[in-house]
Amino acid sequence: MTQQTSVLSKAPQYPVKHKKLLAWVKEIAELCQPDDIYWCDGSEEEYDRLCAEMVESGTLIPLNEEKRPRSFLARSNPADVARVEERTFICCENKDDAGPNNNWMQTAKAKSVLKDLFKKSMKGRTMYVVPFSMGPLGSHIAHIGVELTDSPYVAANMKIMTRMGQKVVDILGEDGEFVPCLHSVGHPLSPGEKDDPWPCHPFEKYICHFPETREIWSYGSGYGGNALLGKKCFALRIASNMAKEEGWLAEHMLILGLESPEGEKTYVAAAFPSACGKTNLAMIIPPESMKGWKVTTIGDDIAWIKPGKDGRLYAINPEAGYFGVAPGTSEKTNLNAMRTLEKNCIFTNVALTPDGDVWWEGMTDEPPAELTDWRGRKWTPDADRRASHANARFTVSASQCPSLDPAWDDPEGVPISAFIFGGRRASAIPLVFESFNWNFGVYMAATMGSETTAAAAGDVGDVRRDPMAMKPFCGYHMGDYFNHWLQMGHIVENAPQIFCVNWFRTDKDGKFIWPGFSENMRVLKWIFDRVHGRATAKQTNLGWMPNYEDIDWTGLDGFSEKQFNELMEIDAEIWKHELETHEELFEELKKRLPREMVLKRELLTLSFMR
Ligand code: O2Y
Ligand code: MN
Repeated sequence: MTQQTSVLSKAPQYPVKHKKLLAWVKEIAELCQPDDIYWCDGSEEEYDRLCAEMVESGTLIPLNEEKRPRSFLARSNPADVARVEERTFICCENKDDAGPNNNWMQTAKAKSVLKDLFKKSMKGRTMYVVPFSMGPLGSHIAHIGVELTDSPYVAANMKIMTRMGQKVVDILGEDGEFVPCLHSVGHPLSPGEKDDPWPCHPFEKYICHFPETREIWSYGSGYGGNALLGKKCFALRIASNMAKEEGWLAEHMLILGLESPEGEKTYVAAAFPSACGKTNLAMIIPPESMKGWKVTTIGDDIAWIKPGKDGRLYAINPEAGYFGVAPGTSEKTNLNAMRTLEKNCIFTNVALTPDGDVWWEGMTDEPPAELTDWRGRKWTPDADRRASHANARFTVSASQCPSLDPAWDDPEGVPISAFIFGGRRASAIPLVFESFNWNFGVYMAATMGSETTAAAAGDVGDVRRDPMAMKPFCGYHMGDYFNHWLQMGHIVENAPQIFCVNWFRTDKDGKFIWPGFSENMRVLKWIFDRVHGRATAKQTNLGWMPNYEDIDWTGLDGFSEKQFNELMEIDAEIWKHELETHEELFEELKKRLPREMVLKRELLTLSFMR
């Protein structure tokens, strides 16, 4: 019997009754030819074993057991440090279905390219079978995936980021549905070849999604969203397609709970573009002066939202952990995150302190006198380079978050009362406003964006439109996505109210006007009060906006009414220009743009002409 035959006939370590799953694992093993196949059971012992093996192989560095118990540092290949949007594809029959917002490959062409690449790609490695549930086990809002990967780093991260292991196979039973997710770092080993601590392909990378058959094939990268396939690939790109077909929403949104001093609880979901402080908002601690207010965390990045029987929308966080950006996280910006990170973490591309702990830019006001940087080189504060990579990450279980909501694992999800959309805009968009109605809200969310260049005082810079913060993640034509959003508001009887926020407005000197961070709670409180029909507001061209006295200012010294008015100003000239620039987005999407979008633009334009 050859070695390959013996691997193929190897039975899973636990009972698997699902014939289709067993056949698929065999088919992929035949293609990729791993030296071994290992079915992850998801136990803590297994996690410890995988980590110990990675310490042995040099992939992980154990951190100081006293300072950061059961935690590790991984240093990636410098060419493999982030999501690769230009190598991310939607593969389907018709290019228009993928839309101008995605790179497209025809299905058969993609499969042929990928099959060539995956052939023997796992030689010298173990293929890990990683069954995972996106969402609480057994929830009707959750869905299951199985990732086959030749990376133990991915298997260990998936243990933290999802509900993973044998219990998921049990739920699958004999014929449950799962999304097959195939991943290889693209670095097969010849007999005796020494492995790299961070194996990946030096230049060939493909992150391919097949929405028509609900499959994911990812090749060449071991990093984050390229490799932890439950996250952006499944929970957003494939799930957005499933959601369109089945009448629900898969969104790039945090979910948080707001609790008033009287104990009333309201859940909101909020979309912000990548790297706009979503984790900070999801774990916000209200200012001390807002006595009795509490914020609880359901999720920091992704929300799956389905209609409930009572006519409301219910949301779950499909993830079970946080894969957050480390730089900028500190006790000042996000105390809850810092507490979450005290133990049981995998850090990737942060700096190492001489006593075996981690550090990143922004963690402390002053950097330590001496560090080892993310590439393993000696670093001192006078070095002309960063100590941690700008996209350095932590992976940590949600269960460690002090602000975790008691309902975070509830299979029924939580009822959503408001959607919040926020871009990074130096002007034009006020601090907060509530849309007049669902369709206007969808228009505002569809045209949200962030400035790519510094805007001159009172001017609008170049704006990169990022509809619903989903530009990199919507797995189909963005015009169809707008249409889906328009319809969703009318499928349910009690659609959430829609709000827009902008923490990033600047003054004439280019300085942020709004203090942000915990002070954002004042805006959340106004939203809470609006949802409960209590807060007053004034009508403007964009929607309902708070008057100065509608916001709770207690304890925020040094922020004047004049500054508030500056934050809330709606300049007609800026808006006429803003609305003209929406046309560029609409032109790009025109083949499938809902007519409602054009009408709303015309209405808004008219309102600024008066
Ligand atoms: O760089 C990556 O591979 C990850 S990107 C990411 C990770 C966690 C949450 N959000 C994002 C994002 O880009 O939105
Ligand atoms: Mn994100």
